[in-house]
Amino acid sequence: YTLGLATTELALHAPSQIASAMKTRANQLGFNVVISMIDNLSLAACRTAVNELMSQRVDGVLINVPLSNDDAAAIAQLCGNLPALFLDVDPQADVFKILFDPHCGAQQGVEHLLALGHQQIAVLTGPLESISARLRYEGWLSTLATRDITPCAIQHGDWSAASGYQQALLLLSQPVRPTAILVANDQMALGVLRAVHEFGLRVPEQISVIGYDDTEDSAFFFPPLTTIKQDFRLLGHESINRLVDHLHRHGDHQQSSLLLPTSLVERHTTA
Ligand code: IPT
Repeated sequence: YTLGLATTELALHAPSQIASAMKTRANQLGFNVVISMIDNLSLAACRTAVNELMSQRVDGVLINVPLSNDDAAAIAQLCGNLPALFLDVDPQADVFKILFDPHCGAQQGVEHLLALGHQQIAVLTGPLESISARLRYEGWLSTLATRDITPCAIQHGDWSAASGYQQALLLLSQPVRPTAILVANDQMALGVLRAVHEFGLRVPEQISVIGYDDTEDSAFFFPPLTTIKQDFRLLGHESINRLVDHLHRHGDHQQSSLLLPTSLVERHTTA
């Protein structure tokens, strides 16, 4: 058997760690994985990637590309009878999927800051074309709203450390200085930490920073990053298991969809 992985930008840490975990698990089971990477976030790019995999006669596809419900339905239709497992869609999307619960992760981050007494909270979202970026953002806003808090500043990055740095410079230049920044991923948090240090602010004494992902490097940021963990090894392992299982059973795919929990990893950037 050969499995195809259509993936978003592998220069980003999360998708590359997910791809790596999938390869490892597939190899253990004696499967091959071929990869097709998209270079922009669009339905057309995703279609091209999936077509490329189908022309290589793969037996099933994994789709780690952020897709709206309509776009996911279009890709599922394109796949026809070919089993397709989605990794970056809305938990409500009516497709075969395995995901971390974005609402759970967003809530854990906000609750952590609220428990520490923060009220001046700034947010740095991922690119809003990404469904996961939008869902984390919505989760932050709705959890803050339960305490009648709205963010004191909002900026949008593109998941990269460079964008985290640039957007944090803007967040820190506003008249009201936040006491904490919620960041939608660890790579942007890395850039945020640099901006905060350049402003001469101490982390976590003067400002707290919390990330999202817990990628391999996050424990080695300075200070070590407090973050919301998505266990990418587990995701890679489970996604291959479920797709292979499905190939063997030819069964009812809806039943094996899975929503994985996230967890708070407390290190030294929040107080
Ligand atoms: C998501 C990561 O959390 C984020 O850091 C970024 O790398 C993004 O992927 C790229 O699409 S994880 C995804 C499975 C929702």
